[in-house]
Amino acid sequence: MSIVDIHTHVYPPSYMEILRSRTNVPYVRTFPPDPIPRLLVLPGEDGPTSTSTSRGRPIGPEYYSIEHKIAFMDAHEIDISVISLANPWLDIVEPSEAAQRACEINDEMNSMCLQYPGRLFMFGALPLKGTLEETVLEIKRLRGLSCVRGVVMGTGGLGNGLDDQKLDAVYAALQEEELTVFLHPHYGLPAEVYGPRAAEYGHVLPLALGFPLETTIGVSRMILSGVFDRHPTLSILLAHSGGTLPFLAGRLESCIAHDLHLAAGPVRRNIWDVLAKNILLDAVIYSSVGLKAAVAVAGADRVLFGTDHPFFPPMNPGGQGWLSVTMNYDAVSAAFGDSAEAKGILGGNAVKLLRLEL
Ligand code: 5CU
Repeated sequence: MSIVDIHTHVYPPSYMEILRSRTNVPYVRTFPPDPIPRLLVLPGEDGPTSTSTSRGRPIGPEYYSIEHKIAFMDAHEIDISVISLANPWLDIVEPSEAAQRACEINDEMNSMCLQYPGRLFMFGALPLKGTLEETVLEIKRLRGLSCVRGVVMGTGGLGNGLDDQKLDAVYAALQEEELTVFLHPHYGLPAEVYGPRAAEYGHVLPLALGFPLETTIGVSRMILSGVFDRHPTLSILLAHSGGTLPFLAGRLESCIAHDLHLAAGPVRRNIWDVLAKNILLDAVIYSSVGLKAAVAVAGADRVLFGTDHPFFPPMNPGGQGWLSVTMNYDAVSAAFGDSAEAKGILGGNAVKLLRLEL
C-alpha cells in the first residue's frame, strides 16, 4: 500500500527570491539579532515587533529544498507527495509578469519532481493576475508537463472570487484537460472579526477558523453560481477537509430550498450530488470527528491524506516528530482502523483519482 500526501507545499528557489526581495507581506527577512529568517505570509501579520507568532514564523530549507521534502517523506513513511506552490501563489506578481512567472515556476517544480521519479507529482500554479487567455494557455501547457496532476488555486480567482462568470473559461479548460483544482485558502476573514485582542492568540484564529471559513465561502459561491451545473465533471479538491462544508452542507441546501430569489432562477444540482461527484476532500483535519464528517459527505473513496508540510513544524526547532502529521495519521486510524477505507484515504484514493502511476 502506498501512502500519498496530497497537501504538501513548497516555495521553490525562484519564489523564495521573490519573497526575499519584498518589503511588504508576504516577505522573508531576518530580524536581528535573531539570525533565523522569518516568513511573514498572512495578511496583516506584519504587526508589533516581537518574536512571537505575530511576526511570522521561522523559515528554513524545509520550505524550499526538495531534498528536505524527501527526507520528511522518508521520516513519515510517505511514498508519494503531490507538491503545490504555497500561498499566496502568483497573486503577488505583476500582471505583466504573471504568465512568464507561472511558466518558470511550474517548470522548476516539474524538474524538482523529475529528480524523484514516481515519488513526486505536482499541482501547477496559474497566472490569474495576467489575462484570461494566458491562464487558459498555461492550463493547456500544464497538461503536457509529466508530473502535473492538477492546479492549486486560492479563492480570489481573477479578483472577484470563484463565482466570477469570467472564470468559466478557466473551469472549462480545467474540466477539458482533466486537471483537479486544489482549492486552498490564504486571505481568511477580515481582521475585525478576531477583535482587539487578536494578537494575543497568535495565528490560531486566522489558521484554525479564518482559513476553513474562507474555503467554505469560496466553494459555496461556486455552488450557488452554478459552476458545477455548467461544468459537471470539474473536480475540486478542498483543503482542510472542505473547511466547514461537511458540517454546513445541510444548512446551505436548506437555505437554497427556502430562498424565493433562488427559486425563481435555474434548477441547480443538489449540493449532496455535487459533494459526491465533484468534490474531493483532503484529510488535513487533525481529528477523527472531522474526518468522519468528511467521509460522510464525500465518500470514503474521495478523501485523501495530507500533511500541510512544511507548515506546522515541531515546536522545538529542528525537531523530528511532526505532531501535525501524527495527528492526521491518528485520525485515520481512530476513525477507520486499518480497513480498506483507511488504506484508500492514506493513498489508494489519490493514486486512482490523480493518476499517480508513472
Ligand atoms: O502557518 C501558515 O501561515 C500557513 C500558511 O500560510 N499556509 C498553509 O498552507 N498552512 C499554514
